[in-house]
Amino acid sequence: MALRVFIAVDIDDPMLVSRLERLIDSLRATGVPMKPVEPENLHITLRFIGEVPEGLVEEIKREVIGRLEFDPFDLELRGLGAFPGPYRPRVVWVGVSEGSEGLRRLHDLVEEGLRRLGVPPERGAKEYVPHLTLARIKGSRNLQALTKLILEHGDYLVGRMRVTSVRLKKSTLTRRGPIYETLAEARARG
Ligand code: 2AM
Repeated sequence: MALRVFIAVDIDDPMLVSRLERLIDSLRATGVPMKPVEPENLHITLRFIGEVPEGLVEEIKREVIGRLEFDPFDLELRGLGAFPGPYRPRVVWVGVSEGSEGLRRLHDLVEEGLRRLGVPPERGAKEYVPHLTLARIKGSRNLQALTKLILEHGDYLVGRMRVTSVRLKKSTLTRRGPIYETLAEARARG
């Protein structure tokens, strides 16, 4: 059987989650059709892996998550942004101002571990841009209001967090949205 998996840093701090929920509420208030990320699903992806056989998932647990060594570090979450850009938002996110080099280092360690297992780099993968997705845009009604909100919050401080764990997540796609489960966890030193 194949599982859909990815590696991420979860947002666990209830204070930060509620700030992100408030931000999601203001995105929703623009009236643009969107699918917000559920509060329990908020995370920063380090590497999307996709569908892989169960045997390989076991190897990823052991060889990538099991061997991941890192020191805890702080993140500052700041600024609304969008892919591919604020004038054509498809994915709306919060950026990482401080600590992005720590996330990039984790991304590189994970990539190296996956490469050792023979997992090819993501197809068409561009440079890793750390971000925390808040919502996926589903239509263009009221789009100007959303663009304005994004531009006005380009430097908005959302909060801070300490990265102490990296998780291998399983994603089950359902009609009501994805269900994420933790399959393995790497804890920071100390
Ligand atoms: P996103 O936040 O940029 O949308 C689980 O699907 C996570 O993996 C999401 O956070 C998503 O990132 C990320 N991801 C990266 N590439 C993906 C892809 N090709 N398909 C689905 N999710 C992907």
